[in-house]
Amino acid sequence: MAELDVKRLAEYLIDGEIGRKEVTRITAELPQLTVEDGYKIQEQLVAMKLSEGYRIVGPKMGLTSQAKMKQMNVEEPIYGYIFDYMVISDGVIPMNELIHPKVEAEIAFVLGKDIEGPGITGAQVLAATEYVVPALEIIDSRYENFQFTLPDVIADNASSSRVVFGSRFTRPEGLDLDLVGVTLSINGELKDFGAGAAVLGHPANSVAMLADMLARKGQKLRAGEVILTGGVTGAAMLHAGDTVTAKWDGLGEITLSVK
Ligand code: 0L1
Ligand code: MG
Repeated sequence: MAELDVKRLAEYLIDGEIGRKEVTRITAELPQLTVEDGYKIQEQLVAMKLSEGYRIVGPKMGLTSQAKMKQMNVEEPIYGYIFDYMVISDGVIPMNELIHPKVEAEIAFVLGKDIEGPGITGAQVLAATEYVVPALEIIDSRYENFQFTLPDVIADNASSSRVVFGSRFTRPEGLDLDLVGVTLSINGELKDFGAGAAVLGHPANSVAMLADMLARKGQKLRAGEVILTGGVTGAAMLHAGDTVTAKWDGLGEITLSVK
């Protein structure tokens, strides 16, 4: 393949995000695109957002459920980054800034210490975790009809778009996060439910796996980062006028409205 024009491809995806327009998946033009290429484009996209003055809140893991991994025919999840401008603090999702958003309920970790792979375990993650907090992630693939291959979605920053954190931060000691039950409802109708174990057996395993994936690039997880571990529930489509309510057993609840 000719040299990958990561700058052009990252700009293409950022234009889709800013212009709120679906774009054709990159692999329609470059069918040989690899997972490594996808991460190169993502790195460029992240660098461009940083150069615009946005700040990284933390990384996110995606495709962590058996159902999503099966759907994409992959054995390893993917990661992307949540930026400060993606964090919603007033409980209102601005539909006019998004393309075709979906919401999923997650458990986020706030690190008190750096974690450097490889060989990290869930127990080590819990020991380095200051708090866990419920989170609703809004994913909004820039691709037409949410259709993509694995390298495409990696390039597109794992569909990252918005996030709402709960108001309760809980110390992890004594919690069985694999057993935490979560419900996701829209306009009072239950859309999905699950337990923390849906995330790679335990959400701490997701952080451990992320530390190992970053270690391959000589990177580490840093104290203060807030990490989205992956969907406990499936993702539900959002529409203007919707009210989303999600409840995490023992951790709290979040309500948000779509305007
Ligand atoms: O956060 C996620 O699990 C989403 C990863 C990307 C796949 C998708 O957009 O459904
Ligand atoms: Mg997610």
